[in-house]
Amino acid sequence: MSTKSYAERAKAHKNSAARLLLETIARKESNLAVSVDVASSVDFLAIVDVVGPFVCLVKTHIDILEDFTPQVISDLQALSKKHDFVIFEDRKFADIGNTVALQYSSGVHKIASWAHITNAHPVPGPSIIAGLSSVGLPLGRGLLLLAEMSTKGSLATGAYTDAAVQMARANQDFVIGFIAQRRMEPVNEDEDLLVLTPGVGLDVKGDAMGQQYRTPREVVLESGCDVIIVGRGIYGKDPKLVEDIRAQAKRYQDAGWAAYLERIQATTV
Ligand code: 5BU
Repeated sequence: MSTKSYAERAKAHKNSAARLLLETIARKESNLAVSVDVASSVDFLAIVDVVGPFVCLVKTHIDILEDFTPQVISDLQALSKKHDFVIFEDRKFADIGNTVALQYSSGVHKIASWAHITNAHPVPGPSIIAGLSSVGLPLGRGLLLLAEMSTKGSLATGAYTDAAVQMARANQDFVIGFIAQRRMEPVNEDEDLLVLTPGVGLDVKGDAMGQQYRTPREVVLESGCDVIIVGRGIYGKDPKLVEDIRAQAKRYQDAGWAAYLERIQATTV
């Protein structure tokens, strides 16, 4: 369990994307990330603008947008400046080093040019980190490895998760942490691998397609995770209900921060 505050951790972190995220969390008193999974660019940007003040990070699946143009990226970057949040493209790279370097730098989306953080499956082995870091490290980006998943029956458990942790430990210039469901205990004082956790909801326990939800308290206080990632819990009723989205974003921000404060107090007394 991390006994240090986000602000202390920000000062010590060597990766600039991790520092930016930790500083943003501390400055805004928000460990909430919103995952904006909608198909229309207008809806996407409208939701980002509404939740922006409450979040440390916006998570995208840019390939979901059916009317994508590079203007969406310019607009997203303007909102990131306006509301002070970090951008994480949940791309889940999973191929050989040469291919992922091209997918990360090129194509329609040019992810490395705008996403502070992205993620990858460890399944190809350490060469996936080499490929992605050849593009991302010179740009000051950070990578998360998918050590665990929130879905029922996930195969990312046991020895696979342990191997993901070893891969991260061996590449801490570029790998800043994990997508996982619990803290991976550090082996030494200098190590700070963040844990960002999807599968968070206050009102329901899952969906019809294997998603499983835990509360911010379970995730942050009991499992020691750093960032809660919430999608449909915030905009799922109707992407156009602006007042409800704002209220839900505030509700999750408060729940995530209260759980963090409780964790810090529990570990310092
Ligand atoms: P939801 O609407 O809160 O269920 O959305 C969760 C988001 O997090 C969605 O974008 C998923 O692609 C993403 N996710 C996840 O739910 N579980 C995982 O283990 C990983 C990503 Br990795």
